[in-house]
Amino acid sequence: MQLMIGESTLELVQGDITKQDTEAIVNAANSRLLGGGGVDGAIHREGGPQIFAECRKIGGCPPGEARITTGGRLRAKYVIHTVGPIYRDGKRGEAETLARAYRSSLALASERGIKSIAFPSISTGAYGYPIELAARIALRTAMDYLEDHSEIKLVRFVLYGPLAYEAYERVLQGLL
Ligand code: AR6
Repeated sequence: MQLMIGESTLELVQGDITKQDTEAIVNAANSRLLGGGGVDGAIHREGGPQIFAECRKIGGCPPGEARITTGGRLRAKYVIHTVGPIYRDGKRGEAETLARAYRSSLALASERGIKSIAFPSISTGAYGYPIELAARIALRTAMDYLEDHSEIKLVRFVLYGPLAYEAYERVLQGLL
């Protein structure tokens, strides 16, 4: 599914974040930036040791913020590492932290002149964020950002498996 926001494209695809040909892909990292499972594990595995070495130099990233490294052996030139919230009950600022993780990643892309970026569904794996709630925040934040920032030409959400894809598609249709 694809839609235009001004001159920019927002799209949903089902697939693997490590295979994307966008200039940057986003990692759903943890605040230590030293790797883990899920998206983080896959990115370090496919991207190789250079990404890990750069992450170690950076030294960490608080929830809601973002840091950038090169893409190592990935097709993407850059990896933007962001840290989503661990979901508990939804009353501990999780929604705001999740929105900030998307905004910080997009702002870093703008700052570096990156025109295309692919996101996984941040916080909806190990961090336990209910997918429909997370999808609403992810999509609204990206749509709002693109309305004010035409320098980013493509924002792609890469959903792992049909259930995640369908959840995002349902939420996006509801937002339109
Ligand atoms: N491509 C796209 N999406 C994927 C992929 C992939 N290759 N693999 C998993 N997903 P998660 P989080 C989906 O756990 O919840 C790590 O250990 C997955 O189905 O990767 O933000 C970090 O080090 C889910 O919907 O990230 C942190 O400690 C979504 O990506 C912690 O997990 C996010 O799942 C971060 O947890």
